[in-house]
Amino acid sequence: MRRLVIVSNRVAEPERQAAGGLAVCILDGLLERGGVWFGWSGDIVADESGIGVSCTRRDNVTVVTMPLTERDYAEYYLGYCNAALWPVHHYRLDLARFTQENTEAYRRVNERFAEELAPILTKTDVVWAHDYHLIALAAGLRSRGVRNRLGFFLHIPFPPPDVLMAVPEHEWLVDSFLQYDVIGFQTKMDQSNFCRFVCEHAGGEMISDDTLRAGGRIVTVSAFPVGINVDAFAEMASSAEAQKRIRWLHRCGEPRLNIIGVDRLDYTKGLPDRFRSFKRFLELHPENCKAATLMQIAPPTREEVKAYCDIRHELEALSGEINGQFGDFDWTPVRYVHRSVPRDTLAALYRGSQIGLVTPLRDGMNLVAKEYIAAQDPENPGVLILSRFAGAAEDLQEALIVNPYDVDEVAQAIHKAVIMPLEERKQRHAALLAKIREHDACNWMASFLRALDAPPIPM
Ligand code: ADQ
Repeated sequence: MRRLVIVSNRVAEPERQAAGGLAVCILDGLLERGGVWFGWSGDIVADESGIGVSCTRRDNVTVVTMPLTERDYAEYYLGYCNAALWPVHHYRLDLARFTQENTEAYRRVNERFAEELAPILTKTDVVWAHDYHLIALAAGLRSRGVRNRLGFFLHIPFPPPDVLMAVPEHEWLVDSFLQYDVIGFQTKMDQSNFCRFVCEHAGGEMISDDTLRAGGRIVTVSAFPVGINVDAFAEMASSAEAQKRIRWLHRCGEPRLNIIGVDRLDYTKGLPDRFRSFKRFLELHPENCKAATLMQIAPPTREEVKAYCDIRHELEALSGEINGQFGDFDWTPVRYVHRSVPRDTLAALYRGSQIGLVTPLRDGMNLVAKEYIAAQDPENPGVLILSRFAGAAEDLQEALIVNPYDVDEVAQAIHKAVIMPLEERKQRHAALLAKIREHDACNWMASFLRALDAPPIPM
């Protein structure tokens, strides 16, 4: 088996429990196959004189990291990645900010990654780069003579051509994508948006369902839906420790209706609309007052970007408003926890909640939806309410699929979940469980690597 080299913006240390979905998936696969993980260490140094590569080995994984300069952090990471590409890819042109400095920083950091990575590679390595931070990495490697198989997986959505065209350098971005040999997307819709752009605006043509000819290259373009390790999560949710936590959650003795939401505090996750939907549910179905609690766990992220501060303030105001209007001495309708929570606690919280509310306005996949399903007791499962705009909805159609912008529709879905008979809950859950098993983390890694390990398709 050829050595695998993973490249991602952030490198998660093998023993650390990372909060992001990306790190959890990759680490499991890399530990199994062995290889190199290359990326930013998370450190920030004053200027380029402080940049050096450091290398450590843990088990069969070599971790190679480098810091960013203060300027790179501001312009490349916060500026281009998180204030330009992230909003555009989530269809939020109103929040996107473009400056030439930030674009230059993106090119510079991708070049620097290529410069440091190229000498480490052996001729037979396969390289797998992750996510929107590294779209231009392959071009940097190619210009340094690297001929290895290069793969890229985009964890976030790929927008339709009209939206992408708002990025001033969109043609350069798409050309950069095409320097990879395999490009993976979360959903068929993302795959189709990318292929449409290449065929309609970049002179490309499809030569099979998942093969593009463009810019003198043949590129495999396919959907590889990300998944979770279902059994590990289910075990965590049914452990004796988890049972204790669930009893604590239900400690009031009377039947409680727990609704759970777990998301990084990001404007793409639809949290204000979710809170408004819960409020609407209480207005439309007041019989649930004193019984229903929405527990929203939302750890902070990217707080240096203004849009993230705004969403935080909006949510704090909304939860205060709902609790002020509906709450009582013995009932807090919204419990809003603004921090990271250990994974085993999360698993117990999912299992102890009768409804999982996953309502992003746009999401690449959304692993929380899959974790919620995996954590349920198959004999008495809860109900997943899922946004039609999460990548997960392409497959998980047995959830209650909702339009997250429609507060009334989501409120009605909560009510439908509350009164859903046990038999229907069991049927829906069994179908969903089978699907998340079919597309679990192992299958995701294996199917992408099969495409990457395959011999090149002749021109
Ligand atoms: P994220 O946007 O981070 O990932 P998601 O897929 O939901 O979104 O993954 C979040 C992960 O973080 C989950 O495993 C969840 O359990 C964990 N998490 C969230 N809040 C937490 C908390 N308070 N404490 C502890 N853990 C917490 C990006 C894309 C997604 C895509 C993933 C993987 O935006 O669309 O599904 O990558 O490809």
